[in-house]
Amino acid sequence: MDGRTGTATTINETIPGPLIRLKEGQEVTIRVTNQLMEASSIHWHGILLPSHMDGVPGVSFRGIQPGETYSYRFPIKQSGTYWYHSHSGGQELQGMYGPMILDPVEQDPFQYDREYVVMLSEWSLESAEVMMDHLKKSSGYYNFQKRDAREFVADAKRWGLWPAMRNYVMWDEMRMDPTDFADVTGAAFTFLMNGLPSVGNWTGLFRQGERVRLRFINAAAMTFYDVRIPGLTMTVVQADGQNVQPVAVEEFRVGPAETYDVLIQPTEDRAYTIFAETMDRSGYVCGTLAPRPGMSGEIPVRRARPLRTMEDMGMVDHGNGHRTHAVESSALTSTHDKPTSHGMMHEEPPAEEGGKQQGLPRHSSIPGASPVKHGPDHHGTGNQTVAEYSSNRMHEPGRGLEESGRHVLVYTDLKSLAPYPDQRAPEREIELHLTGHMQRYMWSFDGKTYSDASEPIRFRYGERVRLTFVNDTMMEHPLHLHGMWMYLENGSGAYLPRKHTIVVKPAERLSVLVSADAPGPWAFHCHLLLHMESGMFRVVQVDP
Ligand SMILES: [Cu+2]
Repeated sequence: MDGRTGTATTINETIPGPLIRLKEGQEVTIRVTNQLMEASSIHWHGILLPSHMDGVPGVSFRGIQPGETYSYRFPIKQSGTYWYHSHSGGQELQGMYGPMILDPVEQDPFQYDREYVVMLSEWSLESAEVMMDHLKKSSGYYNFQKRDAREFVADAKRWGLWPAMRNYVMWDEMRMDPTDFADVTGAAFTFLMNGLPSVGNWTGLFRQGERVRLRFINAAAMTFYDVRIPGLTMTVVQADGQNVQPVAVEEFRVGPAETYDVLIQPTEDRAYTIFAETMDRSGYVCGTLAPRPGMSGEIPVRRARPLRTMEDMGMVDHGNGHRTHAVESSALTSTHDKPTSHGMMHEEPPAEEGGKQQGLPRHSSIPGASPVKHGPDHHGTGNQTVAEYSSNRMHEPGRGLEESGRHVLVYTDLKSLAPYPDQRAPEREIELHLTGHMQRYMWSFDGKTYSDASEPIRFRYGERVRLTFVNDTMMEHPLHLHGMWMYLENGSGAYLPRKHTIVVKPAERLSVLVSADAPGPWAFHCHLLLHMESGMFRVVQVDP
């Protein structure tokens, strides 16, 4: 046995926590002692293991009480770049996360001379609880990039007075903000690379001409990063620890909990900047790759903050889209404060579902039969539907990256290096709506928070199931399934990439396949910490 002890990190100790490096095929024992004054846990993110070793309090075990030691023991059945973090309250945000590398038994299908973990995260003096309080009172609490009168004048010049008015009034009526890209922003966060803010200048050294592997891990609780290294092409070779067919990009967006491994080859005798800008453009963190210590490269010109569009609101039908909810007249009134008189209801089942509706869990959105209440509901289930149309957006780089002129990684670029063994068609389909209520800062699935959901999502052991996610909100959600891979149906045939975390864009509909090969209860949730905490969480129960 190759036992190692992982120490839970807390404020003022090492951030990130220690690198845990193990080899595929090993049986590992990790003893975690909780020296905090409160219950804690460690979850091994993306690792396939027995359910009771997964480390989610209330789902897979009872948590680790103060003073208690919990022995995690499991076989390593995979390889790649992963991480671990606390799954208790806001502890992750306070620094309880670290990288985990699992070396493969067989050689990697690519070569490199050296490697670095690049762990992106964020730090705040505010706790997750305080942030939640602020957001419950005002969902725009941390947004200091709202449009103002000066911008209206500029927009009226560009678009014309009337269209500008209509646009501003529309957003106002919806009580939403087109500048809403992050619930918590640079106003409260210091952004970190391997635990250092930009001034700390984390530096990785290289010799000219070397091939360097960078293992990017987004360990941020709330932040999407857009990553680039000006002057270098990055060849993506792994996504979420799994080999993919190499794809050369100049920039990629990484959601909370996702990982990407890239190869670079710096040939000049100079410093290169690793630039990770937040999706909302409220901040960034940078580090350096350099031939010698003490160097730093140029900081790229900052980009303007993006704006949400009608597509993000699900108000545009691209032809390939699905109508998610029928709205009588104008969608613009659908989220107004007054009670709705519009007949909001579910659409007819999409044609490709083939009528396989039996066996859907009770809380799933069965068209026409769903108890989920949509619309301007400020007092009921707390669901607020934004998107009228949903469509597949996997070929899009994401809002704010469309006009960069760079080749930005998109989900349709991801193709598994080799076909995975289970190529069965799904026997069953479950549709889940990603829902929320912005003003009350409530997030949920199918209009129900975790505490309101009476039933887990049930898989039968051994079955192949399709999960279709429909994002009814105007925010991106990185969905994470514990214990089993999600095979992203991105059109790559037998080469579907598999991931543990999948970002669903605003008003997007996409699907994944899951082989239910791991019995037990598993957590399934949005990996934005405050979305998870406020209710965007379910248990997936795999019954033998
Ligand atoms: Cu979310």
